[in-house]
Amino acid sequence: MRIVVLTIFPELVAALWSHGMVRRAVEQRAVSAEAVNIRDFAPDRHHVTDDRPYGGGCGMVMKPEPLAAALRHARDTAPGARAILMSPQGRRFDQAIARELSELPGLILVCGRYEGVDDRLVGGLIDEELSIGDYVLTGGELAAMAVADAVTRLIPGVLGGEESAERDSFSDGRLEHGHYTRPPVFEGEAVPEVLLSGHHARIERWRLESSLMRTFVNRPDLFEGRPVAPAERDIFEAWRARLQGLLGDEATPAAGTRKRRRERG
Ligand code: 4GX
Repeated sequence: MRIVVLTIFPELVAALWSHGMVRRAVEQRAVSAEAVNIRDFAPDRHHVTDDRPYGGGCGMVMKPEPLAAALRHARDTAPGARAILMSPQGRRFDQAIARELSELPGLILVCGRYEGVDDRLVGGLIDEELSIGDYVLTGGELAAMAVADAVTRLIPGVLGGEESAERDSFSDGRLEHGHYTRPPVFEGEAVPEVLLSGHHARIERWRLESSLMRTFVNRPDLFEGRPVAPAERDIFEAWRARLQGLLGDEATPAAGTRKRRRERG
């Protein structure tokens, strides 16, 4: 995968591939990453990239010519790449989109500053707009870095890439279970005993239950429009049984008995 980021702050973006897993991905040649300075493509003597908006008002707009030239250069060096503008107007970036992008030969991530880029560029040389969330950044760089980071860790061959892709499909659509490391007791709080037991099957079940619990409490929306896997159903049924024990059968009739009782009146 080739990732080209178009920006007026290339050194800010290059920090992403100077550290950690993204750096290793580049060293392993699973990813080739480049930050291109849009200013280098400004045709005028002073390399100006912004100008005042037509129609007046405050703020500046990124001029189309330097961006267009930088984009054409990027396309030459990244055949088959998708050109994406980071923008609050874009499709909301999520893990499914990260997977989709990780299968492309390349990404050209365009970072606007100021009030944005000349709209004629968006209609032409840009394939798609992406937003990383409903908040306003000072520029697209942090958004492009978030996308490049999330995509890189899914690329096959990236150290741990297959493993984490596997884990993603395991915890598919759920929050991760709790994690613990040494010491066994920290500030009076012990690690859940099952994790020290060496009992693999019980550990797996604890992790699934932890994952379901955290999702149920913190992000119940993640369960909507998604099938319940058989192993998940087992745990939900166990919760149901415990709740029934607490509340009594009349308060929570089991599925299937509900209809019959109503029919009886
Ligand atoms: N997710 N920003 C881009 C300038 C801009 C505005 C419109 C193009 C079109 C953001 C986000 C984000 C702030 C980056 C405005 N560029 N980008 N910038 N949230 O807030 O992606």
